[in-house]
Amino acid sequence: SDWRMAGHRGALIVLEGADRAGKSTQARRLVEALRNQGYQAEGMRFPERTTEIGRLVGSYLEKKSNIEDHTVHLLFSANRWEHVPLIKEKLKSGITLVVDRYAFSGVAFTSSKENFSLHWCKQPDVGLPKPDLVVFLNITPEEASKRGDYGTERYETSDFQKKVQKRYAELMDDKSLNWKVVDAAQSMEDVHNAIKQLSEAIITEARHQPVGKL
Ligand code: DGP
Ligand code: NA
Ligand code: NA
Repeated sequence: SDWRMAGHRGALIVLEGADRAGKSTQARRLVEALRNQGYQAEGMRFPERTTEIGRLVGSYLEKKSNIEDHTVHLLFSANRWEHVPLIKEKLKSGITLVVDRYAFSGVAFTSSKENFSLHWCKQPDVGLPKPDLVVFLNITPEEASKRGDYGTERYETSDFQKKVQKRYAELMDDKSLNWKVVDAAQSMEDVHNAIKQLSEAIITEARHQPVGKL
């Protein structure tokens, strides 16, 4: 085991943000950079489309199927819950997890639909392992649109993404979570360096604390 982490747990780091903020690229780069620094680190993403539940969610996002809105919300959450044993095992063994989207995407996206309260949307994810750090990659809808057109999946319209952005802002009022906002309009390198610095600090801090619960 690694000298930096021997006997200590890994940190749970989540990247959130609207589509086109650069989460997936930054998540990949962060894992790479942490490994180069001698940390044990692995990536994870939600939805994880390869499980049975994940395939249902994937087919819904690709508009190959329609699923009732409450039902699909619970499936997205179930897709996170089915990974909890793995998440706990990895953290315990000293691996830092860099997660591309988590419960906050669930709440921000579903609550952007008509007639869904933030409160209702949060409930299925209550009890999930709590991230030690949630990095919010902040990009204005204007900046996001400069990065080219949205894709063709469900939710990929600028109207919907604007609502999602507002919901994230409400979620960031929750001071029981360690939200850090990073300006995603900076160069890819500057964004990376900011996230890396926040992550290294939290790995050191989290290793002495038990994993919390949402
Ligand atoms: P991607 O991160 O590119 O694999 O896209 C996943 C899409 O699904 C993206 O538009 C965000 C959305 N999403 C992620 N998690 C949830 C969730 O828990 N609930 C809902 N309704 N949408 C989600
Ligand atoms: Na997407
Ligand atoms: Na992504």
